[in-house]
Amino acid sequence: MKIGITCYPTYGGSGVVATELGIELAARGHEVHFITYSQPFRLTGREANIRYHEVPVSNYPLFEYPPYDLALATRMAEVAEIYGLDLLHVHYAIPHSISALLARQMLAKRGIHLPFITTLHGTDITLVGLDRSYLPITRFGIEESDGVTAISAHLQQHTVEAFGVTRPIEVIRNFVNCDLYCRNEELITQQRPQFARPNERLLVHLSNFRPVKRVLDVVEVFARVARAMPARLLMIGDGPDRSAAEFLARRLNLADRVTFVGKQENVNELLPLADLMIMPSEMESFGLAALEAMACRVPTIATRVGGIPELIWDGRGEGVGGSAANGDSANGLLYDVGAVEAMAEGAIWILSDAARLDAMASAARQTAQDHFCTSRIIPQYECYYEQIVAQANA
Ligand code: GMT
Repeated sequence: MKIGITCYPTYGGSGVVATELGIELAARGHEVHFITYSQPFRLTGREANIRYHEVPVSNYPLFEYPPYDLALATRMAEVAEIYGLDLLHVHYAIPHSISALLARQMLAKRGIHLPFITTLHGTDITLVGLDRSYLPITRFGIEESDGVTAISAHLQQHTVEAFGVTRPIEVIRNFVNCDLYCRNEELITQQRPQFARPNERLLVHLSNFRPVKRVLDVVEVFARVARAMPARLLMIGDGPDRSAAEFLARRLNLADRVTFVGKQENVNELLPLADLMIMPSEMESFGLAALEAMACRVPTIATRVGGIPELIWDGRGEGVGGSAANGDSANGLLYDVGAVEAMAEGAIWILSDAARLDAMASAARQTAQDHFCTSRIIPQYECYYEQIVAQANA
């Protein structure tokens, strides 16, 4: 198939999923066209079967707010016509679904069919979509899409309840390339000494440091762990709350134990260095960063919010080797938002027992492989594409 993909190309879960999806589809022989305002950060631009089309946004002085949505719609229609796209797949509802809708209408006038699929990632619904000024247009974009997917059953349900949409929404969860995200002993031997000594446990956090991620809770949890055992913290990513987190680490006399490495392109080379991931988010429609860590044999301490329980089955009360309702072994621990004391106790419980840590690490990897590996999820997208194109052409 010839597939156009639009997403936010900078750092962020939805852009990562869209880019990795394009890469995987291209590897399976599809022709993929990224239509975005800059090249998605995980693309080199030299991948076979992938082309990148920049969206130029004119800066005419009259435009206090340059009309990006219109420039995007125009470029979508142009690329679709020139390259004969079968469909457009847009990630994040606002404004991408509206631009795709305009492109579809422009092309229809010329007798060209261009169905489009919208994938909902979370904040497009939980934050942006529920802002009164965006709600009606977000709902309109969802209703007018030829197909809609959500990255978790929780997000699907939330969209139906919050927006009152009645159309079907397909659940296709986030995925990870388990060949790329894995434990690599050679890499660990070489790189881990940069961040921790052999006798120290290494905790990790990866996010865009927005308030919803509660990065100060990460530092608070770590402070308690560091009092109980030799430990260090690796903070990957950047965003509005980074300086507050750095300040807190200094105030708690932890500056030499916490390393902030900023935005990183190859997180698959950093995550396997850690023993435990901390994800204390206020909301997480799926929690891609936890999945990436789990594929690298790093279990996660997370909050019981959004789609996280679809990924992490809590091991408390069951002991290691216990199993969740679906029969899989416990692969992490879940807590209420803000429960830093309890999260720290859980982290210490896991990290103080090598056998327990190893069992959870194995379970985490197993979950990634059995349920969320690219080989399982990409065919779900392919199948859905075929269904939507067939419906549109019927
Ligand atoms: O988490 C963010 O702030 C980024 C956001 C995005 O859209 O870029 O992430 C969302 O999409 C990811 C990929 O589908 C999900 O794994 C994240 O859980 C989701 N974030 C939230 O729901 C807060």
